[in-house]
Amino acid sequence: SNYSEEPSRHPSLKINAKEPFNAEPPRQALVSSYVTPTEFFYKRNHGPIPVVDDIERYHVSVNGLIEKPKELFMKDILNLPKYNVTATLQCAGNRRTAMSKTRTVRGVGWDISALGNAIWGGAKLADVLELVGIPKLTSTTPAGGKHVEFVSIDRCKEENGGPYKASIPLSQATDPEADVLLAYEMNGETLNRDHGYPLRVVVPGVIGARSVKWLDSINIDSQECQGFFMQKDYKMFPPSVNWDNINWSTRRPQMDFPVQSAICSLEDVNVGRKGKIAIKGYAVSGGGRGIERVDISIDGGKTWMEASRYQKPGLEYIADEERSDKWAWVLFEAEADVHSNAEIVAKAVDTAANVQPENVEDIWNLRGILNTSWHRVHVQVRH
Ligand code: MTE
Ligand code: MO
Repeated sequence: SNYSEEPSRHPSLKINAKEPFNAEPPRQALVSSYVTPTEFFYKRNHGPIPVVDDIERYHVSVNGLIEKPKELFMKDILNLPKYNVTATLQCAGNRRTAMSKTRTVRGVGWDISALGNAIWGGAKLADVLELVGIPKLTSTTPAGGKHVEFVSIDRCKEENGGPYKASIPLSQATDPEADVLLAYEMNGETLNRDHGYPLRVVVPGVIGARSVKWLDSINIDSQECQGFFMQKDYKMFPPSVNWDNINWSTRRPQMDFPVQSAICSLEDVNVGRKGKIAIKGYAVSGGGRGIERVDISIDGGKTWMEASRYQKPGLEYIADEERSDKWAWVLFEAEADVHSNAEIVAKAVDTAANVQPENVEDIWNLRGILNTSWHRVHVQVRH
């Protein structure tokens, strides 16, 4: 593995692992704008960032259980209708550090910023698959294809030096409403190397691990991807399962993200004068389920008030009719009067009335994924 050609990154990112490069922005950066600036968008990698320098020759091979296997060049992708989809990408490991404090977990530590909200520009996968003869809203091809596997250019140790890969169901891939993209733009600019140049998959509403960067090939298969990150990672186990009794085949790969929220305007412990404090953060759910409500408590969850919520345009040049915000986070805001030491809590409710769990212990799992427990911060009043 070769880390001599890594891109430059913003100095304020907090580096959780250097090689492969894993970093997140400071909390405050997330609530400074509805669309996360690319330089502050978390970076989650499993190997060195690949170098693609001959864009004329770059292509995606589409093969497997289809009638017309094909090589798609960048011009073929650019010829398809372009969509801009505002979608929040969140790593399943977001908030892992807090989970590891109850009991040790395995994985890169993350505070609350392993997510970001971007405007992704690209072709719909449903349109791309039509080019190889798969109609919209297909769940099985005549040859028995049911899953769409994405294989990357990068190399990682978990795959024994092979490429990163993942899959989604064919029914989702061919559903134009699912907004799955092969994206070549992020926030109105050419996708940069860290985020998957020249082409990445964006699967809105699903954990980040399925949004494969640096796409090399697409494979239509009868079964889901058998790669490490689908079969031996990114699965949710109960608290009773440990490294001695784990049986990976008993669980499905995690897809949709559960409802999540966190407070970004405050650190874990804040010392200040008594008086008004601003409580700001993000809330997001998976599967296209929007956020119904965000509740805030300043007494550790005994009493609650409702925060105000907003989703607002980031980049003015994108026409309203091209926008779609159902995959995007909402930012929330509340103000509270704090007179003595306080435990401030946020919990969100999605449109299906799913609520974040109260305690991290109840959802502890050995890989430390999906920590969606109530987010708590502490304010200590100085007299
Ligand atoms: N794709 C490739 N090829 N290699 C990777 O390591 N990491 C995945 C996903 N796609 C990864 C990948 C994970 S776990 C996440 S959370 C997202 O990319 C992170 O995307 P970002 O770095 O653009 O934020
Ligand atoms: Mo991830």
